[in-house]
Amino acid sequence: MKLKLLTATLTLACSALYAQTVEVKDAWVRSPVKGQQGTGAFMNITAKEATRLVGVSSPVAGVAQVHEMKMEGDVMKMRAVPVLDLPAGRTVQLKPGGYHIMLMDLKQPLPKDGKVALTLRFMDAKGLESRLELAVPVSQAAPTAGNGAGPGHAEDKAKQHGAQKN
Ligand SMILES: [Cu+2]
Repeated sequence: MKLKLLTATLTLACSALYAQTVEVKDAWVRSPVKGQQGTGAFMNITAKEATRLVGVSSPVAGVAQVHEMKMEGDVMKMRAVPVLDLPAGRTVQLKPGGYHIMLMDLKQPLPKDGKVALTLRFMDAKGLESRLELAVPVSQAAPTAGNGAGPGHAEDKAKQHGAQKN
């Protein structure tokens, strides 16, 4: 939190260095089936500048990884993706059947209709790391498009403030 306040201040001072360049929309975590140790998190990620998603973590999961799901012959296979490229200005979809964030070794039942904290770690082209803290709603299905009042929105507004002259 302290870091974010600092960021806002710097933005006002016209420093773009710490500005958040990644926007996350329509994030959700699938509520796990009873007895299941893992589940998936899905979202749309858009980076203003070319960035890479290099890590994910959550306090509710012992292990969190970016996964890719792919058909290999007749078999749907899932593999860990250590680094996910986020090309500038292009939305990368994490959705069932494709890329997703896998939460494994769940430490507790996920709160029904609650939220799960999720931290995304990014690295930009210059090797600068940044983090995005999300509170992702737990849901049975994807939120309907449009009402993606996803986390990060309020933050974006605060940060754009410095860039806008009125
Ligand atoms: Cu997976």
